Amino acid sequence: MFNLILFGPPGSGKGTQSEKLISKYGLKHLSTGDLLRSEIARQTPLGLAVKSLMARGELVPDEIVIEMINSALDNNPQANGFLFDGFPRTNAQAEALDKLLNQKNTEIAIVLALQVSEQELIDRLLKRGLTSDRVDDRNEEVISARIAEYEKKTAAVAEHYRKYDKVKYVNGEGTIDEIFDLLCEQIDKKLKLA
Ligand code: B4P
Repeated sequence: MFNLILFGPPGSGKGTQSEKLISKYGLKHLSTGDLLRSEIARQTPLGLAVKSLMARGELVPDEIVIEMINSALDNNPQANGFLFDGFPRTNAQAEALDKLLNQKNTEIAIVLALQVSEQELIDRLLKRGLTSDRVDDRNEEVISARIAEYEKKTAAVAEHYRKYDKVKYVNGEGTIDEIFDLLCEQIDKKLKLA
């Protein structure tokens, strides 16, 4: 089983690159953002509970996302591996993920961290806000709140995996195909070593 985390600030291209990576490597895509937005769209009790937090650009409580990931892992016993997109976003989530994978006799093989300047992140998200139905992309205040949450709570997750020498930094600025090639290069190197 090959499990990878695609890591980076909001707007760094995680969702965009995930689509291409899962199709090339046959991985199961687990995006906590997509799972949460689907709960909101279906107006489930969980969706109603997280809707306003997400609209303000704040993180959803750890217990909720950890339970969602736990169920998703259990529901995909045949997967060749998982691509985690937007998860883990706190150290508590990273520790919980390590434990869940350990119980299944597997682990994170590599963390690919996309690096993008703050101005580029803001420009990309505002641009998406013009055409998508994502309420958290519509104004700069919410986008700044998301970037601040990333700096305060999420950036430390890279440190957690750096301890185990699992983090590879990738330039997240350039064309989508250029960035995809850089990500594939890192994955292929890791697969050759496995
Ligand atoms: P997410 O859904 O994870 O969204 P995101 O961080 O904004 O990034 P996304 O993946 O969508 O954007 P991408 O970079 O691909 O999270 C949303 C919210 O959900 C969070 O704020 C939080 O409230 C909640 N949440 C999710 N997971 C959570 C967790 N684990 N714990 C707690 N709360 C959680 O792309 C952005 C734009 O850039 C796109 O329009 C794309 O077309 C464009 N783009 C991509 N690559 C580009 C490139 N190379 N050049 C130009 N544009 C590019």
